[in-house]
Amino acid sequence: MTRTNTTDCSSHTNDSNNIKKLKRGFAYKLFYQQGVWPQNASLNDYYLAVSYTVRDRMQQMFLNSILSLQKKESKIVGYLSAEFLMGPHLHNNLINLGLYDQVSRAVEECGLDIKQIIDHEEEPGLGNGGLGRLAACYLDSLASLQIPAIGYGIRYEFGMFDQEIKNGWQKELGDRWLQPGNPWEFKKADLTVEVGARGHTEQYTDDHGNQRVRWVPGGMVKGIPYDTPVLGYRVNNVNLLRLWSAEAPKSFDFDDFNVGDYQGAVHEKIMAETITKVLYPNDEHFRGKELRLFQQYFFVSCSMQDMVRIHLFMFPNLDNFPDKFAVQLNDTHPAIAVPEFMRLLIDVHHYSWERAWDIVTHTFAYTNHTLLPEALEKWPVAMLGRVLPRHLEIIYEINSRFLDLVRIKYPGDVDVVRRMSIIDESGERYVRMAHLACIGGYAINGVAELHTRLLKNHTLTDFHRLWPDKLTNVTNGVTPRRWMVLSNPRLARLISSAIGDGWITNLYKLRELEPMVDDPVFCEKWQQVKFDNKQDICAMFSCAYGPMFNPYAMFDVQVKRIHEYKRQHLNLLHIVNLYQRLKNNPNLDVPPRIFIFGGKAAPGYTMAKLIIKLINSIAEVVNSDPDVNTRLQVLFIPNFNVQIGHMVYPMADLSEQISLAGKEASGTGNMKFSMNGALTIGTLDGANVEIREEVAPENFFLFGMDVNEVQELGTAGYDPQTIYNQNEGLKAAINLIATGHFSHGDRELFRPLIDSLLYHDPYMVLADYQSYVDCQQKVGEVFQDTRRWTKMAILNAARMGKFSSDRSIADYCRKIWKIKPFPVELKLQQLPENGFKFP
Ligand code: GL4
Repeated sequence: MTRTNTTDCSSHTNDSNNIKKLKRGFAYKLFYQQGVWPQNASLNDYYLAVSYTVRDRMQQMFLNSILSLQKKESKIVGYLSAEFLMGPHLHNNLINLGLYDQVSRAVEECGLDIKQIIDHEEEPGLGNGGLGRLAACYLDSLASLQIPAIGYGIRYEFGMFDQEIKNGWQKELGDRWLQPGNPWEFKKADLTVEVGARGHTEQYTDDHGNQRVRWVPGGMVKGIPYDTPVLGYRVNNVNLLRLWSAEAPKSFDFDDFNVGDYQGAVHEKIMAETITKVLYPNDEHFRGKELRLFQQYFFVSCSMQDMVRIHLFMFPNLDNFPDKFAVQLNDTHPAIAVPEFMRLLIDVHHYSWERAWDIVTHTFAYTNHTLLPEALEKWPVAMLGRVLPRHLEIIYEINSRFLDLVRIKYPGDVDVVRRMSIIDESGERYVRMAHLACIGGYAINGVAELHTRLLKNHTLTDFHRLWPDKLTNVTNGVTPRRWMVLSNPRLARLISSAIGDGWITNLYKLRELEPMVDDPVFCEKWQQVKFDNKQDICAMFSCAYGPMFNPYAMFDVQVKRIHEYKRQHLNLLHIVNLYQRLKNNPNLDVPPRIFIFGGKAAPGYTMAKLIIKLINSIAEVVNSDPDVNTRLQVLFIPNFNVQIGHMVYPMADLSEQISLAGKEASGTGNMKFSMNGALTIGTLDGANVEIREEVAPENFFLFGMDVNEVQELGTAGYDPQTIYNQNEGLKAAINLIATGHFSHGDRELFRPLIDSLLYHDPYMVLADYQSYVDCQQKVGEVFQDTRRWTKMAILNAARMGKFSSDRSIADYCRKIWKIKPFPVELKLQQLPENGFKFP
């Protein structure tokens, strides 16, 4: 059975029948599930009723898909990730099911607006940014490509914090995404597992006289799985997102209670539940918190036990586990899976070390997502040994055997042994998780060509030399279902009317748009779509700002985490420079521009928070200055998340991808912008390099140093002050900030930022400044030539085929997982009308 929209003459009656059923569904859910009469229901009640009704429509496919996971022939991807930034489910599920139109009509006939209902959803923000959102795009593509997969992660009670801007500063508020109720998850209490912590290990002799080791944990917690179905696009395959929540093994210790230690009993419960309480909000910055280590171990142990259970349901032993499961480690956050699986195989299932190691090293593959040294995870040996004593023993044994191999390969080279060891012994001793992941798996990949090259030549060069075939590239991608069809319906309609809708599942088909650049009618429609999208956002902000934003202006957008390496402050220096030029010369020939920012700073990252303050301070001055504010405006959109992304990518004219070359592993926002017809101003960093290759250099605004030049400048000795002294425009911009122009005369407020730029400038902002400003000048000129700009924008979108996550997942399947599609057959099972007998 396929589920494309019917176009025959019976479709109208089908439609109206379905709409009737949907409306009945809503009323039932309101009454029986929410316990309210429709006339008394709140918007939240309606959201839940609609969602439960839609969820019912997924159930046949979901349960059929689960059955097919249990077939011996199908290999399953286990995607282990501490973050899944899924974004709102309802809208996406409607699109993937092909039910959007029907449900929206049914909702309308109930006197409501589907947009209101969709917007009511609290998004599950269980991720920091790119890495977590990538995992979510991959789940969409896995299901759409009919690859059986289970995403394993953590059901954080509090996901990414909500950001408020108070007086220009970021304020963090707890994210209460579970409060309104989560209609998409199923609690699977039957599949609860137990996870140990602390304690000690001991040797013992088993009943057959074998010497064995066992871990005697100091305490246990329960892991309860919550399953969320993940639909593919118009296919029957539904995959599983299984998130673990921690609970105390017993909610109440009656012994303690009887001896009067009620506090103690409750304390244990609270401690256990702390484990999955909150997502650590640091992106690309490692903080060695013990609770974080245990979070990682907790979800990894739950997930490995779960896969072992599934495997043993079908097979007598774990010998062929790697034929059934390919387990992907999304960064090193789940790398403790390597010793955990060894422990399960040896201590619990009584495999020999050699057999266990063979199974483990054919199971795991590891994706590296960053080159930043401060992001690489390394746990103090003492801490790891305290929390996971058995795992530390296993890590030592893995390391000792591995280093023997290194010594044989490179006789006499003590330095290579020191460099490659899992244990960093240069000072306090640490366990390097990236080394553990490299050694414990059969494949390693980077996330863009340049990133993989840098891994090979720098970060993981010793491992690459030892195992030249192990390290490969899989360039990131994003799902066109969410990032085009869902978020930019106007553009999706225009494209489909021109070339059909095959592009939604085969993004390379967008190439068919290329000839349209010479069709003035199509170009005009393209411009209209962009204009309408821009108007939407102007309307949205008119409540807060009045009608100040002009949809004819260029929308110049930088949305991403706030981080010095991403160089939001380079963007700001250009804004200040433009402001000064406009003040000095009211006739300056530049198009009106709105500079739009969005993004969160890690709560402990002072400099990033100061950058947010500076953005808002510049906005305050510039937006209220009548000399410039018809031509230059600055807007910081608070609380950038997936939902806001839906509005932001479609309205952008210009996409800012301006990190220092060699720092951004890939980027994925860059892809979302281009797909939606924004042009990029960017450095040769991450996937920008490949985007520029695809769209052709003349359709990309390139500036700045490349990786080699960055390296050379670093070695030659970089002195930002010389640049400052020699560049009048730059000097003026920095001085204006330093003298308190944007801080009501306060010269101290932004001093840390200014000092950092002048005396250290670790991300070489000043070195790339002039090249950036010159490039922005060119951007302005091209924007004034609307026909040329439109042509370039269409070509950008048309050439984005490579950046669909479908292509990335196809690469993983072919290069790493060795998995083929396994389409689910939909055998509709009728529910028994007259009850059933328990088997
Ligand atoms: C990141 C990279 O910074 C980003 O470039 C990349 O696109 C993303 C997904 O691969 O992973 N690494 C970490 S850590 N956070 C990210 O967003």
